Amino acid sequence: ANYKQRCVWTVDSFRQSMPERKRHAHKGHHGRGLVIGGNAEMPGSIAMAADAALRTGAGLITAATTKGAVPAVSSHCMEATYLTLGDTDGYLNYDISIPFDDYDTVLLGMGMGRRRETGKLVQQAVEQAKCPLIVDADGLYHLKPLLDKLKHLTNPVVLTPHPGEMAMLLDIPVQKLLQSPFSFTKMFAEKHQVYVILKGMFTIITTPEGRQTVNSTGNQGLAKGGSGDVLSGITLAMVLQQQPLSEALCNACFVHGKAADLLIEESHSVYDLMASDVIAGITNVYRTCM
Ligand code: B4P
Ligand code: MG
Repeated sequence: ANYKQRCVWTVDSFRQSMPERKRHAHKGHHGRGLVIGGNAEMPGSIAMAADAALRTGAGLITAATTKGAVPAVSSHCMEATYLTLGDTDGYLNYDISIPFDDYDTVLLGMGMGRRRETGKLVQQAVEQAKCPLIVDADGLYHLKPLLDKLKHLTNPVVLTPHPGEMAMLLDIPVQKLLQSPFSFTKMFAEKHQVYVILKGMFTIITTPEGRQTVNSTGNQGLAKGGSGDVLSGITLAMVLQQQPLSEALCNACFVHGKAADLLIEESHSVYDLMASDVIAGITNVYRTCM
């Protein structure tokens, strides 16, 4: 198809590549996703990711977090189910009880903090998950010592860094990364055989083969806490619903940015836009762009 050759992902690319929602579908057709993250002080990030995934069309979402975070997450997102994971002083730790095989895609990292114990949980996910694994935020920090393992995995791994996180993974200053974001990201994705969504004003999606696409949507209203958590939830839902993976990632970035663009045109400004508005705005994208 034509959209496959383009390197900018537009509304036409989105329209042509989104899968049909079948009339006879049941929730199992739209994927079971597991979201792991949060701690007692940061329950919002995982709640927003779970909410965004459901709003984007995921069939079933389970939020796995600490005991202290479950009440905040469950009161915010009533459609998700919950798994209470083991913690050390309120931070996630290795947990033998996580049934990775029950899920079609795993998203991890948001709000989990940078404690050493939590790194064991990230290592566990890398070793045990046999499905696509999406890693964001503090999960990227814990993934850094495990990068050499990734190319040996048979399941796909998707990283969703902002430039600060990408520079941390590359061990270079942010300014250097921003001088050549395409080449640094391509080199990294090929070396570690991962998909990378490098977020920013122009988000770049890179495949393990080094193919790169730039998203065409989004605005400065998204430069606010929580926007990244919403994108990771949308990404989870798109990966659950759509193959090939590269198109799912492009469509996730498209929907996230377009929801923000439509809100700015219709009802909000770049000052007051909040991440939760973007979740509510996903419906506008489906209603007007498909
Ligand atoms: P954190 O403190 O880790 O911020 P966070 O929790 O990850 O925030 P969140 O998850 O909501 O947003 P994210 O960026 O993931 O790090 C912040 C620090 O990282 C900054 O203080 C800075 O040092 C560094 N950093 C972050 N972005 C940087 C950048 N662009 N250049 C240099 N340093 C940077 O996700 C935000 C989402 O909103 C993405 O989808 C992004 O594409 C979108 N977005 C943000 N601004 C946009 C814009 N102007 N136009 C279009 N889209 C935009
Ligand atoms: Mg983030």
